[in-house]
Amino acid sequence: MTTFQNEILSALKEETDKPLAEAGAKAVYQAVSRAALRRTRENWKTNPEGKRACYLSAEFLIGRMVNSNLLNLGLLKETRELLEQNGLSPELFDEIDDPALGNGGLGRLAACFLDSAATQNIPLDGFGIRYQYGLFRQTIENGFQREYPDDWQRFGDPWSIRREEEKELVHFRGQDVWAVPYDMPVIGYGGKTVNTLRLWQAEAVKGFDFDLFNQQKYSEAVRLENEANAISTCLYPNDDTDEGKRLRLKQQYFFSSASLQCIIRRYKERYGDDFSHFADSYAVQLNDTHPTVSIPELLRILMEEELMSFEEAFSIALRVFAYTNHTIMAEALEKWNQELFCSVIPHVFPYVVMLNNALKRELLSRGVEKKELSRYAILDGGLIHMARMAIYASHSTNGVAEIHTRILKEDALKEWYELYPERFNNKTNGITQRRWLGLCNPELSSFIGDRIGNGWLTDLDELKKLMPYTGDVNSLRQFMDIKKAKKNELARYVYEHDNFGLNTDFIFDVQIKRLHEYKRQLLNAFSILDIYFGLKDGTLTDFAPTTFLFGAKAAPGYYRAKGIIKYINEIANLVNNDPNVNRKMQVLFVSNYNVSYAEKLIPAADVSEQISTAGTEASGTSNMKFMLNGAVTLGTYDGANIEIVEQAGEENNYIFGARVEDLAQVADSYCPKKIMKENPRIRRVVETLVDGTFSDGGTGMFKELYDSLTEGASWHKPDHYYLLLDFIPYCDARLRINREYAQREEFAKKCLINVANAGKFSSDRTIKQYAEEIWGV
Ligand code: 26Q
Repeated sequence: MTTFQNEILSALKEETDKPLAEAGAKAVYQAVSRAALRRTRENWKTNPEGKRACYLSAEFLIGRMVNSNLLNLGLLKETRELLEQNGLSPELFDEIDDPALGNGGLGRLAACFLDSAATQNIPLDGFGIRYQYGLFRQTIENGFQREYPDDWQRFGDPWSIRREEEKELVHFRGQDVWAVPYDMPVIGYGGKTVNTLRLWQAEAVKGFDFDLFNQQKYSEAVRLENEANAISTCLYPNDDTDEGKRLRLKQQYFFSSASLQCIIRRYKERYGDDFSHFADSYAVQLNDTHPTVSIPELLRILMEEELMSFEEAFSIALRVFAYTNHTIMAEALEKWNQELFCSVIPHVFPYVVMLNNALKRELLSRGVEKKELSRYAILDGGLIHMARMAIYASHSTNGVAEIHTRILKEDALKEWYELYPERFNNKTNGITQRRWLGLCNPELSSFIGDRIGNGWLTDLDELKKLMPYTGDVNSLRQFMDIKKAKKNELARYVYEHDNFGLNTDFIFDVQIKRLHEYKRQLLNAFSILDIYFGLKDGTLTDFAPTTFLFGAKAAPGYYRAKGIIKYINEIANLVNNDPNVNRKMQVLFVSNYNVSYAEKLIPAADVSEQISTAGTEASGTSNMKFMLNGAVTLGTYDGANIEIVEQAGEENNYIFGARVEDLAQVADSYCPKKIMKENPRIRRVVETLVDGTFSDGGTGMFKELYDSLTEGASWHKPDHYYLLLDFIPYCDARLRINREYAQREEFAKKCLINVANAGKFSSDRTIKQYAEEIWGV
């Protein structure tokens, strides 16, 4: 028995009288987590010396932490052994809900950054919101998505420590609210550095009113309390359109203000009222515009409480803040209605006005014409433009992949780039290899370790040393065996979760990401149908059997996205129940896709679907996870796909379709109806939306999808995302993969070359660039 195993057993005694073997997942989870948490005590400091960077983000999609924390503490092996000795499966914790405190890429990126910073001893802390309910749980009922609340704390939250004594007061019109911090340790690999993720929970200052209660005014008695709690109740499940909701603004101000107050309090513990070192003590990274209200809030605090002039306060803000942009799509750029803003946080508004005026003076002094001013204005037409504020009052604006940054400079934010070229920079996204290879694919990790050692865990460029093995038949066979084992493991998981039997002899072709028109799951669906018809007609022969897997959540109010889910499920029904083709293909839309599901799907994939319309996916990060686990990319020239094939070679991936420049060329004359008319294959699949092949349960969803492709709407031209333009090149690329897969060793070689060249996509590299080039830490 090791010391730590003993510590687990004594922690278990605090949970239950039962022995380990009978304690159940929840108690064991609590005991293991609490025992491990104690091991962080020595290295976990609240206010350490030196400059610190703060990552402000409305989302941290951390996923289940127990295994990754154990891995980083070097305690995973002995914990697993203890479980095993007691007849417990290492998959015991699969029952524990993921904290899904984020929507998708942006939130998961924040989590990977924290892991990478702690591993490299970079002083980075996260600040966000402790949502009581994370992203909704999804079920598929009769082919339709249904949403249920995600009560992730029902198994407890053993990784958080409530710090009552460090709560901050946040002021809203008509009400003050406590922000109570819950701190989670962010444990670097090796356990030496422990940073902090501080999530704020909203609580009432003046809670329950006993006088009102005694007067039998019950709902009045709890109203204030409820209003305060509401702020951190729920993560907004939207990851695109800016809805401009009052509660969302409250959330943003709530965590921004609390985080700044905390930072300033800690600064003053060191320097008192002398703010001359502030910008050398803190860097604040704004994860998209969601925390951008921090800028006027910092000005307010510095001017009202520290009695600075606007110029002094502004120059501090400029040095402290930096902004990351994650999207170029206009509808996602946050703009707050001025009246709404004033009704929620009127005391902040004057500082927005000051920023707007200072910007105007600056523009005029730089010779910008009067009539051009409104293109830049922070306050314009009754709206507050948050991205403009972020660019103006910070020293750095970065995109998240090379193409994305180029589009920001040349197009989306062109006028700002012309004004402040030195502020613009690129930081290509990355992922943590500890979770996305070490933890989720121990089999491939050992394969790598046997050949090149384990240095890749903290230096992913080490994977280059695998190149000699890509020509070694023995290694390729072993790689194929591992892929097969991961398919079997996924199949067991899928059977448990979705009651569906995967055929693990098939090619696994996987598209997992939020459901969006621009990500083009519908293009994938059309192409699957085209293959189905080809097999039925006999025009498609020699098709290597393939399983097409989807995982995606649609924002509950995104009608079209929900229509696409139903359509994919209709296709799945048709295909899976057709005895003439179901020995050749399977289609499955898995339910409740989340971080834990991703950890099972990605290692089992042969083909990574990354098929967004060129110029729309800022970076993508699942593309990197697939690459690292040895799948080939079937993708467009978009986001980080471009850099992936730059690293691993186009010949080892499958790139197709129109590029940004091509789309700019055809945009004006593009006519999807004409394409349908001229191409019977395309016509046939698109017409299934309306010809009675499938039923949308009488909702009209499929007709609406059809119209979006053929007629368009007031806000978009028909087929705005060019599905029909890319359809044939996509099908061709897909069938090329299918043919080439027959040469199993040649195909495995491509996969392994991808693994060997994934080094660039470690978030260790990304976060080091932020630290050196933006934060100076
Ligand atoms: C905004 C206003 C109101 C409510 C919600 C939102 C909101 C919430 C989340 C807007 C956007 C998001 C998330 C965006 C996101 O995940 N973007 C992705 O970021 C990844 C990391 O940089 C990129 O890899 C993806 O390409 C990008 O789509």
